[in-house]
Amino acid sequence: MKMTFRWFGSTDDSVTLEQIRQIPGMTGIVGALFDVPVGEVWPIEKIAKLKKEVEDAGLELEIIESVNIHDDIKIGLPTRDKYIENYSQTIRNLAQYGIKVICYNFMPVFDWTRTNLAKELADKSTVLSYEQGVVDKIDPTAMLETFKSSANGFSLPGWEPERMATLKELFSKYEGLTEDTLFDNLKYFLEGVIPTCIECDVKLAIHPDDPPWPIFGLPRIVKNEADLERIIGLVDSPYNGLTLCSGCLGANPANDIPKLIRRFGAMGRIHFAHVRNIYIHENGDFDESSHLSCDGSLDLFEIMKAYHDIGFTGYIRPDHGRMIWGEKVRPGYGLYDRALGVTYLNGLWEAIGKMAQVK
Ligand SMILES: [Mn+2]
Repeated sequence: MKMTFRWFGSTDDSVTLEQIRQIPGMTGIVGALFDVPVGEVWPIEKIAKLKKEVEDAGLELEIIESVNIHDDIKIGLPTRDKYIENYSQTIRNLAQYGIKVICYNFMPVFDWTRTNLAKELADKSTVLSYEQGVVDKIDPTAMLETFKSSANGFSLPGWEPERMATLKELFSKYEGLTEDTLFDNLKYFLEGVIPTCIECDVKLAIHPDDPPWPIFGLPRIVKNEADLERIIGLVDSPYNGLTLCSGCLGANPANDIPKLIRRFGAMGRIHFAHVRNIYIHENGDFDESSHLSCDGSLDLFEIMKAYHDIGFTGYIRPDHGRMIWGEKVRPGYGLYDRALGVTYLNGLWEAIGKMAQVK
């Protein structure tokens, strides 16, 4: 496995490349361009600049999260062909700079959703958390206010103030869209871009829906084993792959994460591993706990063992972390707790590897 760390760029991230480089076992950055509007082609010059910045710091840039998909593609509007061509061009541009994997998601309107970006735990650390009751009661357009108060000035992806202004219009475009139609639209997208992926040797890795169930009346199609199976069958190519996010799929206790890793990993379809733990409350609400198995509901030993057993050589990152030691940065993306997560995952990996040799 190749240990990586998500970084939001020198202007948007207070965590520095130098700090990331000093985390033991760190090999690379999970990068992205955040100032290119969704649907536009990523310019060569900006990719080149990011690549140089990361490499100058002694790290690799081989994986991107995310190149986001324009809503017109998800909805299936006639304008999608233009955006699919743009996406293909972005793939070509990224390939020129040695990008091997692109993570993306196919969630309508919103990216990952939480109801509290700074829930305080007993040890005074703060974490991202999700309460279904809050989501059920609140109009998405009103939720922005909830976030403003708790996010250190940051907003969730998809919840940016300028986007909220057009939210009602966007929701109306999704009206009547079913899961089957969304699958059809994903297939149309994949059939459009996978030939370019093959030509450029860039693998796509779809991220699961977070949380893995429909919210705000919008359909979601990356929720469980059956969905993942259907997705990899839409275009049967290793270039049509998965980002297996443990904390995301794991929010539904019916999803057996080690089983999913063994199944889809053995098929060579997992290109990116997001590994983190969550604590699921009795009513199904959840908090993003520390990575340690006993702090959450997922068994991180079993998860790492599954990756080890399939001989995983792809990219891995600690997905989110708690806010600890007085750090005040983007919720979920502090340096300290993610670095602790990396060290824990590396420790498990080393122990599992050595125990396997003893046998
Ligand atoms: Mn994830």
